[in-house]
Amino acid sequence: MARKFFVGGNWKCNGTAEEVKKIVSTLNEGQVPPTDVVEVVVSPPFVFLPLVKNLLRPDFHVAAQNCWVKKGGAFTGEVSAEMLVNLDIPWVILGHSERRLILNETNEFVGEKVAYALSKGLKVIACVGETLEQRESGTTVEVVAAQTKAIAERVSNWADVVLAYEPVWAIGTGKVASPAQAQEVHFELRKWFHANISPEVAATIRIIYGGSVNGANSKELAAQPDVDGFLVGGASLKPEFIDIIKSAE
Ligand code: G2H
Repeated sequence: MARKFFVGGNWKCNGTAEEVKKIVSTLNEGQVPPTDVVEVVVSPPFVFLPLVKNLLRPDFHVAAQNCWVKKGGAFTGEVSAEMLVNLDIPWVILGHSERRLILNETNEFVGEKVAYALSKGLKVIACVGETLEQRESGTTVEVVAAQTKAIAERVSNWADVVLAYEPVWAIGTGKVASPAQAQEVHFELRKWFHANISPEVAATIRIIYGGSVNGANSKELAAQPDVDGFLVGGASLKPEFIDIIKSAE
């Protein structure tokens, strides 16, 4: 079964209500390939989720950027998976490196979050990726495999998971991984799924790339056999996001 191209827009902690409405209207006017060719999911900050969901074209979907690790309760400042389900938010991004590194989310904590979100019916964009130091010390594959293993130990159904490979050194730096560098790690991750989960999951799981993707570099990255789409940060706030979506074709 062919893997459907997936393009996520991670808006991170950006935007005012007015700016968000402007981004949505640009997206709504964009000419993009049909839904059997590409799946598009945009991820505004929590507070704008209902607004974006209401205004966004029906062929695009929304994701939260995080959720709490278990059922809600006395956890000040958190948003639970149940709340997202209640608002009909289908997707959540978990394990983004900004949360792993700035907020000290461990591999195990991310694994628990992924498992809980899936158990509540959310679909998950789970992020992995190495720092520059780890890449330079030659441990890239080891690092992303350990991050993936911590999820795999807690998850048995991979049908609702998209794995985002986001090298930390490429995030928001303008320093995109070369198509060969991205392909190499995506290939290794797929090999890891083949050896540790199943040939079927290895063949079907979508592994997307994130880190300084833009309208100028997306086409060449998308042409790599194991690159099944993108998680886009900065460029997802701009009209070039439409060009990135078009690289699905
Ligand atoms: C990586 C990416 C989106 P950017 O964080 O998840 O951001 O495209 O700005 O590097």
